[in-house]
Amino acid sequence: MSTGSVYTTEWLKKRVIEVISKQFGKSVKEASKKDMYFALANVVNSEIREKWQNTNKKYNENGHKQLYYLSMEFLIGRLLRNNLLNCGLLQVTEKVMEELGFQLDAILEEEEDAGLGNGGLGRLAACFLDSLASLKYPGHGFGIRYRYGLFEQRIIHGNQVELPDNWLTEPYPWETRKEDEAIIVQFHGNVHMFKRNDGSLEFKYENTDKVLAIPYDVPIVGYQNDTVNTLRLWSAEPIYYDKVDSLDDMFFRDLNHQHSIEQISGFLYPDDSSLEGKELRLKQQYFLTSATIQHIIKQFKNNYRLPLTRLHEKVVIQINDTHPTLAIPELMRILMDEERFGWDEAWEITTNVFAYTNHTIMEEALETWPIDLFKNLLPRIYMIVHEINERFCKRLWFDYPEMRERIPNMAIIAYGKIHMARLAMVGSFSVNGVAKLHTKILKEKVMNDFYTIEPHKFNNKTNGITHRRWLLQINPKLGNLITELIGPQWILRPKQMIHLLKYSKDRTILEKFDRVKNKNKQTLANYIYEQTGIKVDTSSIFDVHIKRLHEYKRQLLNVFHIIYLYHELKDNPNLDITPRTFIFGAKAAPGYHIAKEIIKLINSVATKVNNDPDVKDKLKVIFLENYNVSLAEKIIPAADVSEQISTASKEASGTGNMKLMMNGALTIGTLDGANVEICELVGKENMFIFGLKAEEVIAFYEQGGYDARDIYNTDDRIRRIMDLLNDGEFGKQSIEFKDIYYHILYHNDPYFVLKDFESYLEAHELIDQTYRDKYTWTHKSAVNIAHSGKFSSDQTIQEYVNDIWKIKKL
Ligand code: NBG
Repeated sequence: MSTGSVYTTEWLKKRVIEVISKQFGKSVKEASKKDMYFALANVVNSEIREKWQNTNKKYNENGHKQLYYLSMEFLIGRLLRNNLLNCGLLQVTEKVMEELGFQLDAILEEEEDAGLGNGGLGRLAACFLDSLASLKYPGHGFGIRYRYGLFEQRIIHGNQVELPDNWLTEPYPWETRKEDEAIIVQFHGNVHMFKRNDGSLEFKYENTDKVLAIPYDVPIVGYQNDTVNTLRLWSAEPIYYDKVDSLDDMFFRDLNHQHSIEQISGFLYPDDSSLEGKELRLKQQYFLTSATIQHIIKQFKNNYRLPLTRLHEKVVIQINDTHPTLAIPELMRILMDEERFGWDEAWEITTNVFAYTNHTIMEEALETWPIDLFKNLLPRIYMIVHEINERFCKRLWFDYPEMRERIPNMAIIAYGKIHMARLAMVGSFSVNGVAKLHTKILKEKVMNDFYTIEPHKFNNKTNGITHRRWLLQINPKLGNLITELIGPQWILRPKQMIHLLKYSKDRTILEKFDRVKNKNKQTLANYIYEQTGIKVDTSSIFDVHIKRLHEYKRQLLNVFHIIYLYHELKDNPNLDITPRTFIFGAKAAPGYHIAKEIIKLINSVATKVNNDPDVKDKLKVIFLENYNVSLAEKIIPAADVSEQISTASKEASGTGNMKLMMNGALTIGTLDGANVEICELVGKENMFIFGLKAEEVIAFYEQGGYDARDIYNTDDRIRRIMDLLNDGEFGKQSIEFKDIYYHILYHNDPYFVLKDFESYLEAHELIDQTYRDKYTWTHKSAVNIAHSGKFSSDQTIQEYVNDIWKIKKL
């Protein structure tokens, strides 16, 4: 039996054998890795279940305030190792698996990687849930249970090909379907207005299309603390009425109907940093927000027995980017139409519970919806948004006469469109950016008008990552070394990692850090060999660029540098450079042409370089397909260099930068997003900073950009690279990369690739030199690790709690 969190090998072995026999009718000898995965999940689940029930019971009874984190994306990845660790079962499981003749790592690979998100925004939400549970805060995630997650990427002849991510072919052992807690969400229909006896108006929403939102709950297990929170994912299903029509064609009509409803939770939109203005996307957003807000009101009524005017004392709702902004008018609708509040009172309640996080300044990602589409799908919600807008514009006109000219730029409905970020700002009591520089840009530029009238709403919350997953789980060798040096307290108080500084000049200790890195590099090298058949040299610099493929993230700048190095080596085969292995992982949105062309270019350059015997020992380029959470977990512990080279001002924060530094990689980066804060902590001497600063980039934009052709005409190195794109060197035909070529030269290089090239080369030259001195390099690496505790999401969550959420620990 288990006693508290102390499990014995005998107990676990017995349980596993029992489950394998009961569930699969097999002996352990006959069991496959998959069987073992399901058996372990089963054991973990039964350990979690009671704690989960207890946690919920306490939340329902103790009367404390709850946080609801609404997000269209939760990129949770695999859960078995996470749950084993957080339950205190990991070590014992490793032993038992060995005794039973299994390798735990191989079993973990059997789990589907739940890819219900695109990139940083979705993974941030997952890290936040982990920290909330580990800090014992009553905070829950609400999202959509997409039938198909982010597409699976295959690289065929260098091109990205997208396959559906059919992650639910087998039962997902972590979810529990809660049919009895289903909620009805309504679309379309019409609104009738009546006068009540007291003269007030009543709105009846009728003839609607009704959809059932069925919750699937996933436990979020706190780190060895008995707290289990919930991630509730809604699935869309048709409502079946008892009455069955016997007409034949009804059957097909029903099938159609069922299909169109199931589409609502059918797939995740695969776009990152850009908006997909489709009706289905709006449907998904309303589906999530309506189901969640209805659920919140129900819970509030059941648990607190307080009037709804006191909702803000018990409920705070964080909206993750603008995607769940419809929660604001939805709460207004319920308060007015169902709870019979007047406008002013409903507005007062609503604006006290919502807080909004902005994640980008990219124009194309700031959501807007055409009025007609919106009005047709959500007629009642449209009326409410319209009224919010009328009142807001009136307020601007009368209370801020100096802002009158700005009204068209601030109105929620303007020029035929509904502006979601504006609605979010007006309806929330808090607006935050995700890194200091990003928040500054919001205040001074992108959202300056709003900041001028309501400065008190604006605040910064620099992103963070859970060090439990991103260090302890994925890099146990480093985790053990840290514990050996400073004791295990850092696991609960990550800022204590700063005590590592005292070893950062100790040669014997640095050698230990170096050994850990080398072992991790060997593991990755083996994986690369298995996947690609390419042998990479573990003494070369592992230079890693992993994130979504986007022009502003400038994978292109990286490839230009590789092409440059390649030609330097061809021109002078004896050139003394430190050998490099460039490693890429990136998915492009399926409709993003230039991004896909950049993937093709990376792969074409890789083919050329990897097959050229002249550069054999000095240069390798690896593109690992299907970048996702699980692949990131394999690459990050082995990285020497972390490429964080976005055009300054464009990357709101970045979180990969934090994961890589935490695992000892040195950053080559622009002063963008959270790089700025990493630099403040570790010092310029422990990073490789280059390129234009955010103010300089913004100043260029304000004057219409710069002339890329000037650089092309004057810099031979750049001209040579650019011309190669056009002459077929990296492809069969000269047309292959022409779009990149034209984009840069004829659209004025909007992301400043050419402009930053020289300074990027210099930074890489410095990397090459620094790496030659192992002591200096490992010292810098250790300094980075020591400071990384600051970027634990535990810290970020504590700041949200103190400044915005005001919730109490269990
Ligand atoms: C992304 C930013 C990243 C940031 C994450 C998490 C969107 C819209 N934004 O820089 O590009 O780290 O959000 O905040 O996905």
